[in-house]
Amino acid sequence: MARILVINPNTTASMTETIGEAARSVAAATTEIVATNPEDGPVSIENHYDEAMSAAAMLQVVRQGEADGYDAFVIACFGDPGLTAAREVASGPVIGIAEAAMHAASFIATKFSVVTTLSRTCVIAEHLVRNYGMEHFCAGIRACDVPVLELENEESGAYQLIRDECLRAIAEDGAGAIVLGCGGMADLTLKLQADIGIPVIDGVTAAVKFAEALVDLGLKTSKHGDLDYPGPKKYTGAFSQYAPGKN
Ligand code: 2AL
Repeated sequence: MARILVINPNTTASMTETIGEAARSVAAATTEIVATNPEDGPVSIENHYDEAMSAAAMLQVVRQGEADGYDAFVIACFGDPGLTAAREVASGPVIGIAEAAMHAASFIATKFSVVTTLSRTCVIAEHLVRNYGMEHFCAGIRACDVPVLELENEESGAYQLIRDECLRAIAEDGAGAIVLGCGGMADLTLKLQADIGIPVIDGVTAAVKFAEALVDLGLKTSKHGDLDYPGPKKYTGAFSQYAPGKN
């Protein structure tokens, strides 16, 4: 029995619901999925500033989840904001959806392309590809230029724009698999896969399965070295309530 806390780092509850449904659709019968989002922060994460601000709030959700005894955590935003910091404050595994999706893609294709939301987020995915050593697998990072919250608006034409970008990734990048570049795309995966004819990987579902596997293997975040819990330290001003050292 694993209890996994799936955190949407943006504050849009409807997107958290989509993410939670995707997570539950693949979770084992013995896994409990709780999907949540911070109360404070940006409604969507589409640039470096949004990422930094969302990470601060998301980390407090991880700390609370740690106190509540969750076995593992999923950070359900494609920039994997605050991932290594989350590992410092968690004892169980913490999986980012970008790292989960890219690793899953590398198991089933020699080349994948990322299809994400806005063009300005492509550089965030580029940094992650480098950080995760995925340069040999990543054939392209493409944007459909749909803002994150427009994914929820059926009149935005988002699905068609994403599908067309996936088809260009196959034709122009030679991609053998598509990695979806936003947690809010989780509900499109199976339809897209049927429409474009190659594997489509959503990081939410991939991360849940990796988290379950690690919990089943009895593997936890290493506390030897840099991922050890942050030591006690005074934080000042508005951040004084976030001072580490209490878990
Ligand atoms: C994301 C995501 O997954 N959630 C969010 O708010 N922004 N990523 C993205 N590339 O737009």
